[in-house]
Amino acid sequence: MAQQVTVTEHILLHQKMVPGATGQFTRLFNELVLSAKIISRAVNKAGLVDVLGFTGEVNVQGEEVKKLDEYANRILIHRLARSGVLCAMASEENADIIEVPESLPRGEYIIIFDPLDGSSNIDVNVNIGTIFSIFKRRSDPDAALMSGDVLQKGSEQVAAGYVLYGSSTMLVFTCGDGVHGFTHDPSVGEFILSHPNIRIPEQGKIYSVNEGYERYWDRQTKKALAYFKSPKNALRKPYSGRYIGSLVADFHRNLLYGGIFMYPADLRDPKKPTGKLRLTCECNPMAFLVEQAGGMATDGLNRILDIEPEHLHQRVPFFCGSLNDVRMVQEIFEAESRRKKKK
Ligand code: AHM
Ligand code: MG
Repeated sequence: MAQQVTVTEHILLHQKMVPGATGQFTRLFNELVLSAKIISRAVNKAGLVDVLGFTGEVNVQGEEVKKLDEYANRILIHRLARSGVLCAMASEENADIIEVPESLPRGEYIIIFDPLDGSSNIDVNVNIGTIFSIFKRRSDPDAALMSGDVLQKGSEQVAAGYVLYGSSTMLVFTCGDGVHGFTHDPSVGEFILSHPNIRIPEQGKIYSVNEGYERYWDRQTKKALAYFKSPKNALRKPYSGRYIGSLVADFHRNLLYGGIFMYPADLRDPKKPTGKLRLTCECNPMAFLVEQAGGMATDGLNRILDIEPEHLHQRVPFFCGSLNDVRMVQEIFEAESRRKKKK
């Protein structure tokens, strides 16, 4: 029988290689894996039981909360709080930082997550995902938690990843030593290593963007799109357009096939030309993964992982994927910024 590596074995091996590792991270990861299995089960039964539709509430982003979003959020908060190794959590669905209650054992880790990304696809059986980003607190563990412990730059992440609820459920993550993908085998209830050491092709052939909003984009984003659609680009033919509308699913496809994901600034509200995606729970984890796989992530001018978050639900323009493609976007943005300065 071919040797199969489970995600738990993989994490234990990683723990052995980290000098001074205490097993805290392994505990956290085990709870994350269990949460993923519980959410995956709910997603698979979504059409059968009463979990589809809206709860009637509006979340901190001003969006209607779907029942499955809320369920996934509750599972993650409940399970992770019991890992005994977290001091705080933050979720896309909660306005504020969630501190682990004093009645529970606490530790040094902090996790930020989007419990169910791609909500608009929940009710139509299209892929959705859970995204997570893990940090260690910087302040003294005996003192009060500081907002700076949660609002750290993406480059400080100790791990990040996602669970994709697709034709199979996959867990893809990095602890800073490459990107590894595990596929859930429901017959044994384990995530099995199926995609070791994922590398994103240097040159992509796919662009993913909600092109319907092109009229609201800045000049440089329009130029970038024209580049990907031109037969005179590096590929010498137009790229294929693929857009699912679930970041996890679009990112995962581009990671394996090569390509660029774009969620640019939207100029409809000139005071907020910040795009839609959230820096802390969506862009940072994806940026860490893509860099670990040999790709790149930028807001057009700045490396995503170098952006200092100012608040938990901050949004940024996001361009992420194959190295050549994202570099090209950054060059177009830099040229536009020089042009504006000359004026
Ligand atoms: P969500 O976290 O509320 O689900 O929103 C994030 C999603 C991403 O998964 C996806 O890339 C994007 O929003 C799609 O937005 P749009 O419908 O504007 O293209
Ligand atoms: Mg989201």
